[in-house]
Amino acid sequence: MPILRAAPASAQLAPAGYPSTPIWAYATATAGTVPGPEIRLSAGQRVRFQLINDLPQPTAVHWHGIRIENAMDGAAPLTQAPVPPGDTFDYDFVAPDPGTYWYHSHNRSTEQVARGLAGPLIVEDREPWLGEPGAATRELVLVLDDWLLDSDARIIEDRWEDLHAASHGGRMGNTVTVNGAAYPELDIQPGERVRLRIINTATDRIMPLSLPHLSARLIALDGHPVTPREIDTLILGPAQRADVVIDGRVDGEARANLLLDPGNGEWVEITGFIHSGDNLPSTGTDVRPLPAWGTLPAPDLSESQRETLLMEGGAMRGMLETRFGGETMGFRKLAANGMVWAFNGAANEMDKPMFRAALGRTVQMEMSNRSVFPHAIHLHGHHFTILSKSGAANIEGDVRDTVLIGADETVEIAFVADNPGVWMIHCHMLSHQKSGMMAWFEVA
Ligand SMILES: [Cu+2]
Repeated sequence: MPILRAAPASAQLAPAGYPSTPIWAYATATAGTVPGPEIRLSAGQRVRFQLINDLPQPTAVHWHGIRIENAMDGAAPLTQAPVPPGDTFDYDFVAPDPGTYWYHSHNRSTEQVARGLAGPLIVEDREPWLGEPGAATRELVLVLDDWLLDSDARIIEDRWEDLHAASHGGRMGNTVTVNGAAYPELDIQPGERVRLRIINTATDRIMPLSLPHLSARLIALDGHPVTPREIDTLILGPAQRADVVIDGRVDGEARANLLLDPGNGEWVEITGFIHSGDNLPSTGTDVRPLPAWGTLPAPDLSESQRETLLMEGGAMRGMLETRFGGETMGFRKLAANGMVWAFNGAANEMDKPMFRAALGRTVQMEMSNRSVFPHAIHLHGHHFTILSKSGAANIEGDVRDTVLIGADETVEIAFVADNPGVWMIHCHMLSHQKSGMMAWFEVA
């Protein structure tokens, strides 16, 4: 069985001239890297890895976005016990749907993902797309991450329990990397059409992105195809992915950039596309849509089970009385227990499910954010259709596994509960997950 080893390693995350950074990383045949080694397979293919834990802490691997068999979901301790140091766990599953995914630690993840335990998982298109008329001729995987480093480029390690950060936007880094490097430069030919598979693996950072001068068009969200559409700004919450087609510029300029807004409205260059060679003949303006999945059942809204997810807490709104550990508490006692957020009046209530759904039933869920911070809500084992979002047009019908819900916004989703087992529902701002925004539901 192929090996996936989790172990300490080091990486040159900061620009040249700075020291390398001690990290925790995944490795297959070679030394551990960030991001972890790319896992690439075809839809419906079986994936097998023996996780070897050479970390000083227990760990587990979650295969984000894969509609996976429950026992292989890696959501410790709900679906498996965390794997102790020196021990192993055999992952063996089928990835049914094409698209751009990722894998990451799902135990003590605020710390373990922040230390580097994340990598890309690519499930190839069901029918040929690359090279077809109107499609791209090649693809690039861009794994975006956010690191909190000190002046010696070491990960700041004494703030895993930072409740101030957790009650705001989470643990924000100060160094954004793309494929583990500060500002990589990638070659592109003028007029060349390239598919970018962009993955936000940051623990907490929402990434507004822009690709000026490159005629960027969105073709998939969280692995699921969308009708190709032009994008100006692309906002990727933690764990979200987008596939974007770009056309190399043909105006004689040698450079274009992927830009990120770090939160102050000033766009920063995080990847360079360096143009060289002759102009390629135009591919035309139309972009070929990706092949449909053909694997996701359509929700039946006529007989749906209604559920709600109410998000409360955080700085500037605070917590009302909230259940935690079987007890109802005020905000001081909650904070003393590391809790500053709640789902439906409970903080990290893991002793019983948030709801149960019969196998095959459509669940329709209204998710309301009553806090002043955005949240990236992720459902395990399922992808859901966005039915509506307050204050935003133009996303109805998108299929996702993680949805960003802004302050005081409400999003309504629906999905067919067709995957038996116990599945986590949590905020993918991992600082929020740890401090109250975590629950689970059961499909049986
Ligand atoms: Cu959140």
